[in-house]
Amino acid sequence: MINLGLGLYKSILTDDNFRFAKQAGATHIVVQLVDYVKGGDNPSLTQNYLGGWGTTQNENKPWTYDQLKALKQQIESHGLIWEAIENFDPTHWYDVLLDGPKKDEQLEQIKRTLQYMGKLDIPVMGYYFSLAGVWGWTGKPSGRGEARSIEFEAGAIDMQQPIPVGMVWNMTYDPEQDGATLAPVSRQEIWQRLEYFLDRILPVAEENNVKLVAHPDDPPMPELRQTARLFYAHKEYEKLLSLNNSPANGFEFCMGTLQEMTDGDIYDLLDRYSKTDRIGYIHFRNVIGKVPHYREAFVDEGDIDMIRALRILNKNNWDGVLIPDHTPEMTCGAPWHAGMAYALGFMRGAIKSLSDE
Ligand SMILES: [Mn+2]
Repeated sequence: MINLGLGLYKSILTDDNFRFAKQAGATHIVVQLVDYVKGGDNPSLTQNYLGGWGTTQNENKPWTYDQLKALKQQIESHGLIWEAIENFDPTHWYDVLLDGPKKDEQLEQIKRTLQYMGKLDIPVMGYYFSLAGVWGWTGKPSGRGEARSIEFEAGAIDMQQPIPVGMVWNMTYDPEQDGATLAPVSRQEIWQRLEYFLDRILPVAEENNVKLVAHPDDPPMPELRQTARLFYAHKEYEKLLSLNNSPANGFEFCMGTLQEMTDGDIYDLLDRYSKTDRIGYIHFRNVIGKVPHYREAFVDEGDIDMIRALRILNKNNWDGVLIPDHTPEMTCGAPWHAGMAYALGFMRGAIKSLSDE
């Protein structure tokens, strides 16, 4: 069954936003526990994040069982289902990403998180294994009707700008640094780090019935800030599944990012992996263009035929959750919410029309 969900950032995990999700017809929630998007109750992705998403406030504060349990009860009190956590906090796994001295200690903490998720029946953990992280976007009123939207134009930024020490995943975890920068990281090195992580974490995920799903690199450039990126092409993303056969090893299928890649065919990829239960949840969003230049678009206007994508999922009897991920922000008092409501309405209508076919 194709289910409709909404992703909520840490700052907007509130009763009103659970009501908002329910009102728009969502049944499932994808939770972000990382405090990275600025703007409080009016989160905005179209601000300038070239200097980072800010400093994580969760140093030495791992997610506890009680905290997760309370949030689950809150979500369920609104008649909603907690489908997934999206993203580890950079402060909880920076040395896993950077191959630093606290790597194994941090992996133990990640294992505990997966055990809590198993106990609480939260079936999916989305992660994004990236050093430069989401970086290089610019926000402009370049969407339909001058909607503020995310644009990526490789030529407009210095892509070689090194990452400061104390930052990873485009977020600062240690502000007490002297301006030193990270050494370049090769493709071979980053794949080894991913493998080390998967070998230790997937067995625990499997044991706890949690699917561990990887987000592709956004923006999908082979390299950014002198560090190689894992999943910048369909063929690289597919390689992930061949690393480890665990049924817990899967995709956080971001349609926008996958469409921005220059190889492959998004319908074919969706068809193959929705058949085999390798997709945790789907970022159902649209885009115009590909790297090195694209902009994010409203769900109904981009390069992807979203209805065709839905028909593929329907034909394969795919069981999972779609969330809008990003949308252009609409001009009004609540630009993020209006954009989300627009996307959710489109998605709900489209899903309903499939069942009539
Ligand atoms: Mn995404």
